[in-house]
Amino acid sequence: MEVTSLEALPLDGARLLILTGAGVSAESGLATFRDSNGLWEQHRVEDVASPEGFERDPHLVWKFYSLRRQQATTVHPNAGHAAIAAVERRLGDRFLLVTQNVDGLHQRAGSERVIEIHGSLFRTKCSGCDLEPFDDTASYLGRILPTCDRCEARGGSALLRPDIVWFGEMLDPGHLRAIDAFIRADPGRPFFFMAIGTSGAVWPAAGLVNHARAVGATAVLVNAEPAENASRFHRFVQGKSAEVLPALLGVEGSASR
Ligand code: BV8
Repeated sequence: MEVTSLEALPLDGARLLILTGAGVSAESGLATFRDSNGLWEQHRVEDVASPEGFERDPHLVWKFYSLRRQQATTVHPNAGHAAIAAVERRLGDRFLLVTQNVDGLHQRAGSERVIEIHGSLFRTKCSGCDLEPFDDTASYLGRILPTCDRCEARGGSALLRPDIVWFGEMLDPGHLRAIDAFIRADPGRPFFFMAIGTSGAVWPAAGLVNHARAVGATAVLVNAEPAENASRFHRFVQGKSAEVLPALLGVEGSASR
């Protein structure tokens, strides 16, 4: 794996799958997990981002997500988000963005071909039934937590919870199928896989590079520091995503559209 300069990737006629993590939102002012561990109520993310954590203390979990929901509305997408949206406009259906982030900043920057594999801060669902997750910007910081009307109408009761994939929970099989279909499509074209702003610590997202390489992708890591799975990448561009992506994706200037 070589540390390379900032020449633009040869994306003409190529396909591009991007995976992003919390590092892409760092320059928008949102703490990453690596930085934020202990920032939130002195609890490890795994403690509040897990079904057991919600079972144990739903007030703490709703506070954790309500504060992040509030904060995410006060920040703005950065040049890294804009560059990713710009390269999507350039590549069209030869592009797919898979994000581990739940902050909605990619969509606010104009990205449309986005799969939120870990859910969204701005959707709520029932912890007890298959109620369709719904858009929700409310904060639940008080003693009264939201409950499911559908469960109540059936004589039961269940708390509503953030529509987030917690540790120990399965990812949406539909998402995984869509990602696999994209990776396997159009095998004759040059194919690039780019992981941006992620420590490569969380699975199965951290394994995506292997699936892409299995079909011949060139794997590029863009990160402030070497990620845990850095050895799986052909190229490593060390830097801040907002600074390096416009040049690397060949969208300087148009990224501000
Ligand atoms: C599952 C919720 C099946 C939303 C999250 C295989 C091996 C080992 C463990 C497992 C495995 N398979 C499953 C597991 C268990 C677990 C896991 O991976 N554990 C880890 C801790 C070892 N995975 C799961 O449970 C997954 N489910 O696999 O289901 C199953 C079921 C039961 C039992 C087994 C298997 C579900 C994982 C989803 C968890 N939910 N989030 C939320 O609250 O946000 S994960 C959460 O943490 C985030 O979503 C994100 O994915 C992750 C943090 O990762 P990053 O985004 O990478 O952020 P981080 O801070 O770590 O890194 C940021 C990077 O950016 C840093 O490297 C930094 O240097 C860099 N950076 C900073 N600033 C910048 C920058 N880079 C560029 N520019 C900058 N400016």
